Amino acid sequence: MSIFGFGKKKKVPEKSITEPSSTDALDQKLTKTRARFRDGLLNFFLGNKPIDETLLEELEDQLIMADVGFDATQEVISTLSKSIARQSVSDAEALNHLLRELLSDILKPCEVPLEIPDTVRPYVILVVGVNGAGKTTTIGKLAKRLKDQNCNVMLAAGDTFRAAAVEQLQSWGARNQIPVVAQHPGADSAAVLYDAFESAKAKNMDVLIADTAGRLHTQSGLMDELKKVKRILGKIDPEAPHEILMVLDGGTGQNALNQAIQFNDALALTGLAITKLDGTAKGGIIFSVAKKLALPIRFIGVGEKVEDLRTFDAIEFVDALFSSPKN
Ligand SMILES: Nc1nc2c(ncn2[C@@H]2O[C@H](COP(=O)(O)OP(=O)(O)O)[C@@H](O)[C@H]2O)c(=O)[nH]1
Ligand SMILES: [Mg+2]
Repeated sequence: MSIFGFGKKKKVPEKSITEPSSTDALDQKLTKTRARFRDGLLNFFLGNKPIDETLLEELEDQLIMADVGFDATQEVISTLSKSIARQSVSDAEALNHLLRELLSDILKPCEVPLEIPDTVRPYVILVVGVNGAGKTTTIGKLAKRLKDQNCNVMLAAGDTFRAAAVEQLQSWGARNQIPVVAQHPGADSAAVLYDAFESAKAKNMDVLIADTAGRLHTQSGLMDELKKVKRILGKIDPEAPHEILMVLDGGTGQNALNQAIQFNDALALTGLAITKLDGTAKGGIIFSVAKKLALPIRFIGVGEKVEDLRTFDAIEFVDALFSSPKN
């Protein structure tokens, strides 16, 4: 089963496809990042400047300021520089076109949607990330979408550090008739998730999505706890958790990248969801994340509604950054 493979690459029956036709175009969601890209990049293509090294230096500065990051920027600039030297790019339009293509090329390897193989039941998704990144919200949206695709989903309240976190997950579950396994706040997270996995197995659930804490008394304490959770789930099924999905707040720019590196070192992540791209001008961080981590970007979050969790599409994303404002 392909999750959110809907829209372009759907494999699920039409009736279970829930991305509503009223979904806003992505460029309408990425207005701030788009303004950063357009103001910084496109506008100076209009100025009839000569296509030369000086222009490339300006472009380099703009990409850095748009949070694209050093490595991704260098890659883009060096290819542009070679193309200019070969005279295969001689006007602003060609340069603009090549720039978009190079930016898409950086993201393309990360366009790997989450697939749930029919052979694995329950498929366990462990969701990690710092407090406030959007884990619980992303879980809620994902669970609802899966349920709409006739998938039996169970949620597990593994963020036992904060009482409100358990309640937040329970309320998502109650609203959408999705079962939630929870214990009292302060319970051992690994034990809660172990029990939830056994329960999901006994009830023949298709998917178990496990929430986790984003902060403990110390950061090393958090990493140790998450490693323990991973190990303990592996006792029921050595392949579990089948997906370790890190949720990153795209609005935190460089911090999000640093967190992802740290979590990946500790847990060997298998996918990323980058949230809050609607409210930020720092969406360029996605290029940095793609270049540095080369992990599948499963989803992007562009708002608080269920339909605001989107399957990541590299070309759609870059097109949205360069599209003309509609009003
Ligand atoms: N604008 C916007 N807000 C989001 C998005 N994802 C999550 N949020 C909000 O971010 C806040 C923190 O989310 P939460 O799921 O509780 O984070 P957690 O601590 O990682 O579980 C909540 O107010 C969410 O509604 C998104 O894609 N866009
Ligand atoms: Mg939470």
